Amino acid sequence: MFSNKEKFKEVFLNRLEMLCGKSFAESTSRDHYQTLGSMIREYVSNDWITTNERYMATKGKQVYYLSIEYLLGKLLRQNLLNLGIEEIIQDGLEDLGIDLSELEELEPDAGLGNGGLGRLAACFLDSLASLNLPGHGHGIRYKHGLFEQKIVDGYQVELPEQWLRSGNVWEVRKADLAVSIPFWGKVEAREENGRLVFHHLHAETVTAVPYDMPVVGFHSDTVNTLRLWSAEPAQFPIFKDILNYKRRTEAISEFLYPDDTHDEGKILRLKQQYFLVSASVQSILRSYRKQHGSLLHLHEHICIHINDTHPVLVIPELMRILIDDEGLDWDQAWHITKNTIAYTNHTTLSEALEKWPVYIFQPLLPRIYMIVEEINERFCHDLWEETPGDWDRIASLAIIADHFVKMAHLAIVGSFSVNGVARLHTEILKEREMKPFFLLYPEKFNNKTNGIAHRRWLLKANPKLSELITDKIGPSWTSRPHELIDLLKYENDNSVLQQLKNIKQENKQKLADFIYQQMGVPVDTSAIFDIQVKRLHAYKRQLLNVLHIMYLYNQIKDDPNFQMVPRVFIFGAKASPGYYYAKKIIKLINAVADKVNHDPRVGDRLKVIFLENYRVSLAEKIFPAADISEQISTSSKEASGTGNMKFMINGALTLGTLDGANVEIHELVGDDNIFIFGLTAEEVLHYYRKGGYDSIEYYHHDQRIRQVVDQLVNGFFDGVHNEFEPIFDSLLEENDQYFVLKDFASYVDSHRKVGEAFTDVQRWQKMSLNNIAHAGYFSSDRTIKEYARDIWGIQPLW
Ligand code: 26Q
Repeated sequence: MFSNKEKFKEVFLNRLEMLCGKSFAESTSRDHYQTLGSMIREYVSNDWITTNERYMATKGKQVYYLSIEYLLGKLLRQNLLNLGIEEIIQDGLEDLGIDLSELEELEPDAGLGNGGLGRLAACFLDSLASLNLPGHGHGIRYKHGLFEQKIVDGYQVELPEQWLRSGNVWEVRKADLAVSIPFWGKVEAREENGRLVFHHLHAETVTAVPYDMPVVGFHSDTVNTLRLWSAEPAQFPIFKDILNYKRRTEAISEFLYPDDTHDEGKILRLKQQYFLVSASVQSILRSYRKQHGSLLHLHEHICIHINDTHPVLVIPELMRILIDDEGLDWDQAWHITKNTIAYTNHTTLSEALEKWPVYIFQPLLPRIYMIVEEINERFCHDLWEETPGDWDRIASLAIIADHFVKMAHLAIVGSFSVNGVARLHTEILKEREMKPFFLLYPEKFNNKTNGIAHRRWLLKANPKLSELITDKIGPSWTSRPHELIDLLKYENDNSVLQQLKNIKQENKQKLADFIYQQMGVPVDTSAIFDIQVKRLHAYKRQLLNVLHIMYLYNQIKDDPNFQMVPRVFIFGAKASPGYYYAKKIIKLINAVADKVNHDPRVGDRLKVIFLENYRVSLAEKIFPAADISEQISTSSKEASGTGNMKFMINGALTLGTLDGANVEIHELVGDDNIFIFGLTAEEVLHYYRKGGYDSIEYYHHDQRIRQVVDQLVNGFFDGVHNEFEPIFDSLLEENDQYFVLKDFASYVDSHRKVGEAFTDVQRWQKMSLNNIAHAGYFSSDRTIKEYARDIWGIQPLW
């Protein structure tokens, strides 16, 4: 049906009538979207079935990626691109007077994630399918994704997200594959045929129904599966209060939790975690049994990868099935489990490491808790054998301690591989945060530097740049991203550099139009577009960025003739609803924006824009338009970052600290093509060991700092005196935990260098080209190949 556009149009018109029961003349854009979606799904289903059949027949090793989040964004255009039918459809629709971009706008973002971790999972799925690798995702089909953000009077307001309002054209409900998940109740041990058998009695059972989404590889025939589980009441519930039972059940997959490490221990979140894990394992084992029969060699044929600790209960769940259902003994079950599970850590922030109070865990998951206790006891026993009497060591490594279950400890003990997400991050895990575990199991630890789906973040998001690249180095970079390095041939080619500049200018104009349409603020596209988009967190230091803007504004105000390269500072960030401090920073950015953008003395020199509701589809508009990528976390705090890579591949220059993957970006492009500032991770850790640094001193000795910090509490920006007091206090009273004032001077200096570099157009474009050329390394194709080779041991299907 997509062989040529005439055929396409014929099928489209027929299908439209059948599906919507209307003539073409009466139909709406939404009808067109639904029709197109259903045609593509049907088109994909052949390859989908074939892929599954081949997996069944070849019996090769497969990987299952378990993640509590998938930040997929929109799927229409990416699917068309991957299937290689974008042009035929675009042209066919155009003949019918339909604009494909308009249909795309109608598609809601699938926003089932908070940020980096969820987007990484989505990028990995794309790469797995594009590399013909047998890898499937399991997750939760949240009815509401991450909240929608509105800015009202400068404050963040949260609204429920509604991506399923008009249905989801990409999913297939598989009611026949539903499984049940038990919560609560009690466990009874009975002696049966000479062995102890455990029975989970009086449980409240929830039904997990899978919804499958096809994951289409780029120009490959592989279609993998993302299976999202939805919670429904059991068909024949045995409870008296059915209405409440129904409500409790559906609540499990109702909302995605915002990343809020301050708000720990919500029972519903633990329910979500076990719900995902139990449903996924049951489904994985069902198809495994069909293929292989007994589970004795499970670890040789499958690998289950857990994206952070959120799905770590897969370890006791697998143990439970092997022991209780399969009748294996503990040692056999442990051998299989440990060799099946691999774990990725995404943070070094100790406050972000998950732990659950026993009083919540035990009653909710009684059998699982027993198994965790047993794992803990055996582990502590081994430690004792190794270092008898060293209670401190045992207490610090134990899985259960101080009435908490430590999920990261369980993950490390119960898996065969533990990886960090950038070189520096992995080193910090090995040398500091997880050092005792590294000493115990050095062979488990490894690094897998993150990557991004370059086909979404370059090919799809920046078609003009992609076209130029293909024109210069041929089309194969789309499947072999390291070939981007061939662009270096053109680093002194003025015509190519000029074309790069024109494309950037066009992309900036598009973003400027969008900003004007959204906010009514005109921005000058010859200015530097300096952008920081990411979740709002103290460690990511959006505050450093704002303080610098305030400083620039003070200079303009003090000297109306002050000369500077014009700048447009753009922010996008959601704050967790309960993260009070983060919300204050949003208000501060908006207060500064309001003052700066309305001061006639400023003119075009400075504009500040806070774009509301940052999400995947907005990110796709932003990255291609950036000149400067702000990656300014306190060194050692950002595990990797992936936005940094998306900016880089679109030709933006990084202004950043030596943190996360910035270190590797710096190494690849060299000193001349990046702006590095601030303390190194080692220096930061050194200060932490000393108990911090003296922020007051910096306040007193640097007049620029004093002025901006005072402006937080003297009503300068908003006429209110105590609005930003918590921020003021974080810097002075609480001694600036994130080294904002310490790094200020160095940051200002780097910005000065940015200004200088930007005035030399040729030099700038050459730097930009260098960044694009080296960005191939950060394709998630490279990352996934490393996982496949070093951890999973899986091979391409064809
Ligand atoms: C915790 C408790 C309660 C509710 C939610 C959460 C929660 C949810 C999501 C905690 C953390 C997350 C997400 C973390 C995350 O996105 N980490 C980022 O992962 C990226 C991919 O590896 C890295 O690039 C980033 O550096 C890292 O911050």
